[in-house]
Amino acid sequence: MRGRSEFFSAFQRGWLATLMVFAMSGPVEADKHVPTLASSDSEPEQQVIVNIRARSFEPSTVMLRAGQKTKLVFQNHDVELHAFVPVGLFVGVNLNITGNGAPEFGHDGFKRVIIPSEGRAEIRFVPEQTGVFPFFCDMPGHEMRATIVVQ
Ligand SMILES: [Cu+2]
Repeated sequence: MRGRSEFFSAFQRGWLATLMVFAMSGPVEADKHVPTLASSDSEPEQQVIVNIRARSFEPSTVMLRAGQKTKLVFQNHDVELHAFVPVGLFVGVNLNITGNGAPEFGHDGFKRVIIPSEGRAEIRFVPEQTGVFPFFCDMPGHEMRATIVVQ
């Protein structure tokens, strides 16, 4: 197996490092709604806010739980447009998107949402599949990548 690591691109090593760091530090949930016993809402909703600043997604790793109602919020604090382009996360998943972004849908469902400066996109869905799902911004010249981990 000598030299096996050479099969990994720098990109893949970067993701691996991110996940390893993450595994040691525990979940990062920027803003989690904790249901109370008094609530009549039987299904708690997990809410995660991803801030976009200086062409970067914060946090760069988002943890979600499979099978749980989810509100994923993107807030663009930059003076330019950004996009949220998920890879695989929403395959076969129904979602509802609100906010002042411009969502785009194709034959395979949700493709991306473009978020204006100081804008916001809120995506409600239930993650079905566990796994590691990259997402990125596809605006020209933007090197913006991050990861959603569904456990
Ligand atoms: Cu961008």
